Amino acid sequence: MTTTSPRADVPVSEPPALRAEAAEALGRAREHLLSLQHGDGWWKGELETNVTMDAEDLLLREFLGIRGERETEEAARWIRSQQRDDGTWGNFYGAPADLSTTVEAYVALRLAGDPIEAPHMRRAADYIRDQGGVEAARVFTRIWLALFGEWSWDELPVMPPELIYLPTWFPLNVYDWGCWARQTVVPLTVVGTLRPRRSLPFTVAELRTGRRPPRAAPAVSWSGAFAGLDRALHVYERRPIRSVRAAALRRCAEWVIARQELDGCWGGIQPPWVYSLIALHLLGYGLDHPIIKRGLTGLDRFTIREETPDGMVRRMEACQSPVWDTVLAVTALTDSGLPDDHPSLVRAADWVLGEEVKGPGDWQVRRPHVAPGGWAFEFDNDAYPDTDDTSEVLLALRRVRHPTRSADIDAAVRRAVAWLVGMQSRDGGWAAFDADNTQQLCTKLPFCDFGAVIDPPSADVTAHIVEALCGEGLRTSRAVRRGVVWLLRAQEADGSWFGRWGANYVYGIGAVVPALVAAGVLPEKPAVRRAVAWLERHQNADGGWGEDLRSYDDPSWAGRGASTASQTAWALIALLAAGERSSAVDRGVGWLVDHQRGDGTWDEPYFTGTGFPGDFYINYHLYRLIFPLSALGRYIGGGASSWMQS
Ligand code: R19
Repeated sequence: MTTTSPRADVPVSEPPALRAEAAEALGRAREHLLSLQHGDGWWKGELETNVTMDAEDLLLREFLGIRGERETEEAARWIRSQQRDDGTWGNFYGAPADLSTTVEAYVALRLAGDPIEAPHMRRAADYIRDQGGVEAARVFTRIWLALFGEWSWDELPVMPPELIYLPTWFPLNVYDWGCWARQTVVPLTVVGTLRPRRSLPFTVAELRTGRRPPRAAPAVSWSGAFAGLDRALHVYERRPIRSVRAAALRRCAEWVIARQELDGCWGGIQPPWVYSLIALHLLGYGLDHPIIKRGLTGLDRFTIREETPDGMVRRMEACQSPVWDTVLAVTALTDSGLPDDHPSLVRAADWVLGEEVKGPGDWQVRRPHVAPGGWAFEFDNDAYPDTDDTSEVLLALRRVRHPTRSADIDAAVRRAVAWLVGMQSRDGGWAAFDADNTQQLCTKLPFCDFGAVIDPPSADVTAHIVEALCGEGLRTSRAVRRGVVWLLRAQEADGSWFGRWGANYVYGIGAVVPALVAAGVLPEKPAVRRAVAWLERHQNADGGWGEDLRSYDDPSWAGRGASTASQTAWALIALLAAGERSSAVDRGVGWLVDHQRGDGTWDEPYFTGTGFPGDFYINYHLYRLIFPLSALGRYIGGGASSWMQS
């Protein structure tokens, strides 16, 4: 820093007591994080989502005829523990009630034997009926009901298996879909064609209102046109061309089977996993078939069991984040001043090097001439490396001094740089899993009423890649220059950036400001000043930052919410990168110091991770520790100057 601070009206040096307290907090946080490393070199925090995962797990087991007494009791205990006093379930801590989630939780509890007349069941059913009943639930929820004869397949949007034949240039072909939607839709076309119907020992007729949800789409719109197409497809479903249909089903099965990962999962995420198992089982793959067996044992590794005062509970992870957690931990530990050849970092680097994805993947459909060189988020997800993880891997590996494998790191980084450059979208931004995955028509289909179904470039991902490429000396490259222009254009009118995979504008700013500064944008430039001003405007009175997930649906929540450790850290990381040494920074650091637990970590019941804006949120259990460690380290280490070199 020069003496001309961008903000001349604030003190340039922080109170000495705060610095000492921050250093102590840093030491405790670092020890805590080091203690959580697995012997094989990785870190993995729980990836907490919502009870649809647990409800669907019981329904899957019921469908396959393998639902056990113990699983049922433990999952039901967990689901009951998450019910709120008004009888509903939500999708994140403090969330408003969610109709579909409440329907699924209710059905799962019926499966576990909870009687309709029990007060907690009554309250849930009252809420469900009040909100329009199962008739108003999302498509996925009604598919689960249809599997058990509690909803009619005729009243679900048709997704024909012939979709698999659409060439990659034709709108709505499977590669136009975001990879998670693609992997979910293909098995569901099989399920929707075979229309299975298992019977339950009860009905959930009490959840019906008999009302039809309004068909909102105006006739002259894509949604209206697709509603018409859907009616035509329903007619076709009654008499499909038999040979074409049979071949399409076979082709879908082959497509699905080719994508099963070593650990038995599909895409490392729950939805394609459970629907692929159901689809293949319907096509004749028995429970003893290796594909199904591997799929089911794999699910056990996504199952968390925990003793509570009420007894054992069981809950499912929707996904696992070892690569992401590990590389962010490495960066945080080096931020904290841990020596760059510390055995923990070396072990982590060894593990990360072994996780590089060297084989083919769906991303090649849009970038056939780019060589592999990425990392995925999970232990096993080789068909779907993502650019977000790859950029964070790069940033982390470059901070480790490996005593024997520096050449391996160099070579892996070179492949990663080429892959990232190759994965840039036409508009200059980057998306997580694919390039140019921007077909808006997908979002208009009646099937698509939940979650993002395409993967367009986003500011957070683009920023991570720009920062990583700048670390490799590519500041002046065409790729970085276009990325920076994309970011500057994506800045909101109020000075913030939207957070696609983290909540929300605080996450966006926390990613973009360090990237712009790394790319050579001077901290006094308007883009950075406006972001700094936004953070200062949205700092809580207690010194922290917090942003409620409702900000995705309601602009009045932007930048507003109870302070959390991870969001306070993101704000600090941005401010420090911008060269701020202001009272806002000191108060933020003060919040972290004051709220640290005795064992060195922080409590964070609030979800600060985003799966799908508006629909699906994640509490990454290591965010509360990793990001504060980075922020405190950068504060103590002198802000931008110590981590910007490399
Ligand atoms: C940044 C790193 N990221 C780029 C990767 C983050 C991965 C988060 C885990 C996502 O887990 C999922 C994925 C998909 C779904 C769905 C779903 C929704 C709509 C359709 Br169509 C298909 C599937 C539901 O739950 C999910 C969880 C942090």
